[in-house]
Amino acid sequence: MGSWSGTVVLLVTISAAVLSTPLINQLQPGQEWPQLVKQPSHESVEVISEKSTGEVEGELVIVKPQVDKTEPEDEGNEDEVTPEIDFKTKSLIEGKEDTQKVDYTGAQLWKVSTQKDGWRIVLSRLRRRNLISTWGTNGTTIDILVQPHAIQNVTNALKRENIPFDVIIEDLQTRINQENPPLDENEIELQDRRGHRMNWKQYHRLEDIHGFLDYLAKTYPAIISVKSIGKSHEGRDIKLLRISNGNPTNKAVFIDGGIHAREWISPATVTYFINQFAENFDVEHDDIKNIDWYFIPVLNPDGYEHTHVRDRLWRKNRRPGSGLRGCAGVDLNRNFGYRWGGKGTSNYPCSEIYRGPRAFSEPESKAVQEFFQNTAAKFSAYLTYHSYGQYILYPWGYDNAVPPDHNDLNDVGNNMAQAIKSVGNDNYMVGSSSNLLYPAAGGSDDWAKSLGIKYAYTIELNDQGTYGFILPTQYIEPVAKESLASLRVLAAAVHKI
Ligand code: 0X9
Ligand code: ZN
Repeated sequence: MGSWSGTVVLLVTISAAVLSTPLINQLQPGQEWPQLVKQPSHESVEVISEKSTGEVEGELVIVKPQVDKTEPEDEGNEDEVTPEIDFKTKSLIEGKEDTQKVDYTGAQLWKVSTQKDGWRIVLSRLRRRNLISTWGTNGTTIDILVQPHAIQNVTNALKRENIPFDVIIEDLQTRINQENPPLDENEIELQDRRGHRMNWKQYHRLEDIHGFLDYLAKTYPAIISVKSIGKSHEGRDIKLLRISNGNPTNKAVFIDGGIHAREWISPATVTYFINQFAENFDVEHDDIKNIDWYFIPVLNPDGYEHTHVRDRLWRKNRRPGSGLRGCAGVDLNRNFGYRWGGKGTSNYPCSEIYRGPRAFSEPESKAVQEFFQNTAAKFSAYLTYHSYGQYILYPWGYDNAVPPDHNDLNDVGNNMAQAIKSVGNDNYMVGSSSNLLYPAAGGSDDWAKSLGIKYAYTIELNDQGTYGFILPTQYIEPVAKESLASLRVLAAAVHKI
């Protein structure tokens, strides 16, 4: 029975994939997907094997399903294990995590000064004791999520050391509840007439986003096509949309979103770009029209869905956990194969920055690798959208070093930031990610740069820690609009290479 139903599911899944993925020879002129040529490489991809130290076996850990950005002061690997205690719901204890939504009632977001080195050490200690977890950071402050039972302890610890802090969010669950209100009836009616459910007044489920991509491919077959480049752990499609006027001399730009599940503004922004180019292609600037655009709005579809149905603050993919601990998930932005396993990564499966057992161990990152191995498109830029902090970051991320053409990356980054400023008045900082943020190896940006793709950036979208990951829906349009202005600057730069 089990295997028969498994076969049925498999057949249905395969036929659904076949139906939704146009075959190459069914595509209109201009739609062919370039195949089978490797990207030029100015530096060979180096894969460092996993260190054998640090793995801890056979210890019962209660899964805390969120947080822990690499702290800037963490210099080396996060190989030392810090068991993480769940402060939210007993249902998340091993093996029972499928039953209910994670509740963040009473959890608070604080902005804490890190101006003195000693203060960072105090915070690291609190984090190790699982009293806090760290979110975003800038040069002078760090945002920390304080677990409800720890509020008194953490207050005492900070006051004792005279560390200044502000409470930014009093109750995280209230914010989560308010974040994505349902649409009114007019909008629902409009959606039916439009032929897809996508808009930029709401954060959408994966089904809406993928439905939107399919709708565009059907509506604009001369310039748009969609295909699945692979399946996630849980069998969801990783959909890639291509927009091209078919000009054979075009350069190509690759854009991904949603590597980190909880960073909802990222898929929202990437789909905004897609909508703008698709719906206005004829009147678009030549810089836009003469580029082959490749978009993956949700590179981590399982994680994204998990944040909608179970844990709003989930970051990683949904690789199933194994063993006693059973911690799920790999940080996809530590799983790409350039300097894999280096600084700012962990080999502990329960860590938020777990790098996975080996480079490209995950179907989601593997799908991207294979796509690049098999395409003849000439990529000049690779943009990966994240949140939050308002940064335009370029390689290297793995360590404090920059590529030889860092001045070009810096100049174009600054021009992009200026465009954002002039459209939406938001300030974005520009620099190499190891310098500006923290060293973290295995990111998609470093890997793209290692393939010889000139303009590789990680864009950390809004905000700067007022709402953090829980950015209210009224910010979607302004953030995406100003970001589109920066994408136009990037497109112009690509034509000048
Ligand atoms: O830590 C990350 O993966 C990114 N920040 S986030 O808050 N969205 O998680 C920054 C990645 C920068 N790039 C590299 N370190 N390669
Ligand atoms: Zn991210």
